[in-house]
Amino acid sequence: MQGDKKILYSAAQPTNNLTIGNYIGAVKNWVDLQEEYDCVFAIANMHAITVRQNPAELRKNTLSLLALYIACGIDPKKCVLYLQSHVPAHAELAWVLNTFTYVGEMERMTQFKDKSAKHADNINMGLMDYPVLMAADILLYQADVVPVGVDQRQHLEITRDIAIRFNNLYSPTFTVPEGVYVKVGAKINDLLDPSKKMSKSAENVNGSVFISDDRDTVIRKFKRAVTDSDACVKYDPQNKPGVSNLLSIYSVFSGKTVEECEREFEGKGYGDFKLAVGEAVADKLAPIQAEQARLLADKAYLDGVLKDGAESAARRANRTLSKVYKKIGFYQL
Ligand code: ATP
Ligand code: LTN
Repeated sequence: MQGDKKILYSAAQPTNNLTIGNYIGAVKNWVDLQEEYDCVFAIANMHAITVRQNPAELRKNTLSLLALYIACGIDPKKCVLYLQSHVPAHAELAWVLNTFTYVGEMERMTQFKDKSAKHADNINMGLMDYPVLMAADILLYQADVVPVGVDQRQHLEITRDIAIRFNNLYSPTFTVPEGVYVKVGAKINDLLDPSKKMSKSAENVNGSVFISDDRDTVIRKFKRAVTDSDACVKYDPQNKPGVSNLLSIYSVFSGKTVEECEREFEGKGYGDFKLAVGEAVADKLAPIQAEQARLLADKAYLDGVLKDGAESAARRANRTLSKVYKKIGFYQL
């Protein structure tokens, strides 16, 4: 707790452009929660380098993600908004937490296994250690809640395990965080292969809709989305994964419930439905894109946000780090 508000922490990696999956599962939810919680949002560039990055692109994507956060409605005056590598305490706590985490636990992580398969030529220690750095992020800020997509659930569980393990061995040090997942859209799937999550780094860009996609591209991608052969707009993720995925997306972007969306398309074909989804998404993205472009033209403002963010984040993080150092017996001057 900070004052009378609970602490909320989340982050995204500055890799590629964000997809509407990232928006629905994470960023939109953050915006909705920022009044109720004391919020800290990071740009996780230290996580990003666990997969090889082009330095110029990483730099560019960092500012672009910051501008996108703000364009989506995250208010830097209300929240702490910062770049992970600007706060050394993340790397420092991650090192300590490494000694409270077992190799077997990391080898079992689904994301590690997926990413190892995808980047078989670069299975580096950072890729394996990714969840420990994520635990350090969260625990440094004594976060009560962490809103993420369901793909991060396992990482949240290990964060809780590490926190409880440390608290039991020493004395209560870390708040044990809860994961928070949206009801509709915590896992948006690929438009062409609805058995896979929509990913920023998918091989086929036509399966992912990016926040930066223009109107024609968005509508074209939805037109080509995989459905099924029963021509019935009904939410049934087991038997109708493609249609259900489109319904989740439409529900979030139109602000209607899934049932209302089903009723709207009763007796109508998939062609009408897919066009409506594409239009609803494109309508919402246009103002975000315009605001992001406006912000990106003002580098001094964005740098100022990062500078202020780094200062307040470091102040909070160092408080926790120094507690940890004391408890584990690091001699202090
Ligand atoms: P990649 O796909 O390249 O591995 P990512 O999109 O999973 O990257 P992040 O940028 O770190 O990785 O994700 C930011 C947030 O978006 C996280 O909270 C994550 O859970 C959420 N998220 C990612 N993909 C989806 C999705 N398809 N549906 C819902 N939420 C998602
Ligand atoms: N691994 C996360 C991004 C991330 C994160 C965090 C999310 C890094 N540190 C701390 C929540 C809390 C992902 O979404 N891929």
